[in-house]
Amino acid sequence: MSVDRSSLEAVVRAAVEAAVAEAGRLAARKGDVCDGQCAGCTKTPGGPGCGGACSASKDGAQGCSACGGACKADKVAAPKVQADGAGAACDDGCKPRNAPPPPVRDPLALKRLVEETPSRIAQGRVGTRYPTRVYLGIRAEHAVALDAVAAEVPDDVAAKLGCLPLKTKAVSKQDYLLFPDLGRRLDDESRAKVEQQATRGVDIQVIAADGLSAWALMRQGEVLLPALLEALKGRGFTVGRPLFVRHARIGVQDEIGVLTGARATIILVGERPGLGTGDSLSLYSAYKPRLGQDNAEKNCISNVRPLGVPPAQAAALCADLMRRTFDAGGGGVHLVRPVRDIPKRQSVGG
Ligand code: B12
Repeated sequence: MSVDRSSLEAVVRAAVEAAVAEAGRLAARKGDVCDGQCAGCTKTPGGPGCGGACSASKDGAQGCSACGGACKADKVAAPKVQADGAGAACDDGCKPRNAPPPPVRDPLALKRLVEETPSRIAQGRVGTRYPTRVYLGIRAEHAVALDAVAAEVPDDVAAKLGCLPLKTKAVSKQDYLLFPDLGRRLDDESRAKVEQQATRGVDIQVIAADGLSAWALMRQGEVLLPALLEALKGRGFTVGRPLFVRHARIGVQDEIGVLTGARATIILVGERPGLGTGDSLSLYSAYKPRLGQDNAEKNCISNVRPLGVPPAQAAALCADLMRRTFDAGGGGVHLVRPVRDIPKRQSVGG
């Protein structure tokens, strides 16, 4: 696909590094607002200035972000602040907080946890704030999330994925975001297209959609869609020509299921991004589709992306889920009912 394939992580990292570099450049000027690295400074914003806690300045001459005013760190001796904040002192008599964090009970376990997840855990702190690098990282990831929601998939995405292109009643991204129901129904032209051109009566109709992250479909769709079709066929299901729907919500799978007469539908949809998850896609399945079918009867496989459930693995998981759904005669809660309804075994011999 002709979209930018550089990884989300690389984009975020570059944005953070640029922002950190910019912050460092600005922080070097005397009188500027502090970069937030003043360990131990506990003053409220707007105060007159901190007397001895600004320890992170490159030249000892910058302002303090905790106070918002010009810092006197360049006029005092080396700060006497310890890593846990003890010893912090301000020159106008404020009482610094001296509450070291509780000790980490199992540092190795914490280290392993940090290494195993891209989630922002154990990020550290400076006084009561995030370190600047972390703060800027969060800002950059937030920007990526906003971009993912606002972006449109390119016009040729349907052709590239081998899908029949369709649209919902939402005529623009703005419309889609403001009126969710419009994303749950096809527009008239698309309805007619489905009736005339879509495959009818298959076991599973697969639908690709932009949802709340165009990025997700662009980055994961090309691997996930063919892998899913293959995995479903490999388990004996018939699948129709896949469909692509622009400005789609999960509910559109109901209408498509009804129009195509498929026994089940699966929609691949860009999910609402969290921090650092702008490229995450979900698969929602619905058995015996009908308009307004409750989510309780559907299933969701979320977090499909290389850092979460890799697309090839998600395809296999989803195909297995569909096998279980067809065998149980329903998805969602129907999948747990057979287990729940099994009568308890009578104990033998008291
Ligand atoms: C927003 C959201 C919700 C909102 C949906 C409100 C709305 N109208 O948009 C609310 C708070 C209601 C919600 C509820 C639940 N959610 Co929810 N939700 C999400 C979230 C953050 C985003 C979903 C998204 O982007 N969808 C894509 C857009 C385009 O879809 P949409 O059409 O706009 O909205 C529909 C879907 O979001 C769907 N939906 C939302 N959650 C769930 C869960 C399941 C199992 C299903 C089938 C559908 C579904 O309901 C919306 C209306 O139809 C995801 C996490 C993520 N980032 O993916 C979790 C997530 C999908 N939810 C989850 C869960 C568990 C639930 C609940 C079962 C929680 C509970 N115990 O009650 C309920 C079930 C909802 C139901 N029966 O209807 C899990 C699903 C796990 C799984 N693999 O099955 C997720 C992945 C979060 C997580 N990591 O645990 N959810």
